[in-house]
Amino acid sequence: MTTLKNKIVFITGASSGIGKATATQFAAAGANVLICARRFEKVESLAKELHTAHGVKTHAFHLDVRNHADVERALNVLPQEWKNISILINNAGLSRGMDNIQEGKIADWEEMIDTNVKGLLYVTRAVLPGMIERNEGHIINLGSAAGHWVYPKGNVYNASKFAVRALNEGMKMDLLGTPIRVTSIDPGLVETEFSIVRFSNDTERAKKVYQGLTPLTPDDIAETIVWTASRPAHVNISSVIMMPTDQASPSFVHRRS
Ligand code: NDP
Ligand code: 8X3
Repeated sequence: MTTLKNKIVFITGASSGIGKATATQFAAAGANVLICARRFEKVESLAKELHTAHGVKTHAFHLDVRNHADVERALNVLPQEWKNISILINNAGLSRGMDNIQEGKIADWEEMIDTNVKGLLYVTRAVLPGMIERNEGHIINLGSAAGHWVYPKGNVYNASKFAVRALNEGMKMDLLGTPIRVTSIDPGLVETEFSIVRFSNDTERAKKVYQGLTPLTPDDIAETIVWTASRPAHVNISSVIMMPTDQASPSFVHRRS
């Protein structure tokens, strides 16, 4: 097993959902957690809570991963004790809208591509050279079942998660010969703020996404992430596709009511 105790784990998008659960489970495993999001007050209070509950070191900062200059600056000015990041969880991501391509909103497309693809690249580019220098590291990317199967009106979100899958494979190839591991976690339906964000706070519509089935929880995903990170150093879990038992792909879901 790779011990997580005292390792620095950096999780983007930890103000809610999968990122928040992942920070919590790493802290419970004794890791020191570095967290960021745009809603600073949420990551700040999570950092305090995890420090109190688990006695680990925590540090929170504001970051919009879409802004390249801010990503560079935020990682450059990190206090020295936070610079040696061992595990990077590229989790910050979102979907906006569900429209036919001919009706799609350009702003939605840009937000998804800027966050899910370019943001992931900016953060990785800033963190990876240090990992290579220290000869230690693990990058865990949040892909999606949507990066394996396209579904109607998923178009640009699908494309962004297909891109994450390609980047995950590409990173692994480019890092061959180093001890750095690369993993993609590719879930289906997980009940978080994801659908509320996708449908611009239409909570009724968001609720329907999970209706009649038991969706995955953020803790289900966090548990899998922690498991991949704690495998022995010679084991690289390349990708994990995980879905609720009542889901076979984004388009094939069995609803009981
Ligand atoms: P949530 O909406 O609950 O969480 C998304 C997180 O990403 C929030 O903390 C949000 O923080 C952060 N975020 C969004 N945009 C930015 C940005 N520009 N800069 C920094 N942080 C940002 O959704 P999930 O937990 O479900 O999503 C987490 C990841 O999992 C995403 O990559 C998503 O695509 C992926 N995923 C989700 C699935 C699901 O069914 N829920 C299934 C498969 C994959 P803030 O708004 O404070 O910035
Ligand atoms: C989120 C999963 O199926 O709603 O990435 O696109 S899905």
